[in-house]
Amino acid sequence: MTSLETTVEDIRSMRVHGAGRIARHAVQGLLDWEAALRDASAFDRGFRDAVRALGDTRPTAVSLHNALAYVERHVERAADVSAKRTALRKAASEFIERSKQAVAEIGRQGAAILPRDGTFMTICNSHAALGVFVEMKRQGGDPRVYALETRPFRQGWKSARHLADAGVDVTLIVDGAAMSFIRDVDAVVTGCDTLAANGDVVNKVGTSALALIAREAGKPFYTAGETYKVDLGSPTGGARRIEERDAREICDPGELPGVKFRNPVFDVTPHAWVTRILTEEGALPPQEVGAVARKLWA
Ligand code: RI2
Repeated sequence: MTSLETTVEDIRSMRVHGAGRIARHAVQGLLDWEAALRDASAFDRGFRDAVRALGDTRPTAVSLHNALAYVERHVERAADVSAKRTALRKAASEFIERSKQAVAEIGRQGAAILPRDGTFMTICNSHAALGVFVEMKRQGGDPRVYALETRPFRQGWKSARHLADAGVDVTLIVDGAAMSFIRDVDAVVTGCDTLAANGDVVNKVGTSALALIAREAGKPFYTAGETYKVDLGSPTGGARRIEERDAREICDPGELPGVKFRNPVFDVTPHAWVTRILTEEGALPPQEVGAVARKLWA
């Protein structure tokens, strides 16, 4: 396997997952592909193929597509192959750095507006969301977090481990228990795979049910997301294609003959159910994320 094929497989198989992480991993894949390129005349075609292969791995997380488009734009502007290679290295390294800084800044933004000794609920495994709790702890707070297990992949286990390792008080609950504990929490904080231009949140399946539960209980609902997760081409969340993955992620279909399965892995939370989007540019009303992203990334 070439290093590019390995990167593609890492993302497709979800060995590497999380919208920000797959964006950085894909861009790192381009850097590794360029570093290994021996025949300069193969750059143009090879670059296009690499971008396509990486982009085809996960359809819903726009961070991945925006990251690749960012590098592509810089490469296309360069005059010859040598300048294109330099542009690729510069744009890719810049993206990775900006992305890491954005995640750190979101942690600070969240810790600044949410109670540092509060109780929270989260779903799946979002570095941007978990960064808020870890930052609260770093600043001397004592946050408590309910982590939803998050079927089918149980990424909540990873979140629980990450928080426990950081010394954060964390309790793992099954997805169906969200309602049972919502009254204990001060706020729900989730990540996102994509933000539509109107601030609708596309995130791990179950997020919209959690938002509805929070709304019913009168609890604020925050989504942490870097501005490169905004899809300016999707006016609403409904315009985004929802990835549907293999039924074997749910169970072994052979054990349940005659049973049909569906495995959509994301859903859409309407922006009206979202209190604020925590971005590296501040805690924004959802309807403002489109304009901010346009200024920074278009
Ligand atoms: P960060 C994940 O998707 C989760 O849905 C998570 O909320 C989102 O990406 C954002 O994660 P998946 O790749 O970028 O596990 O905040 O399907 O780490």
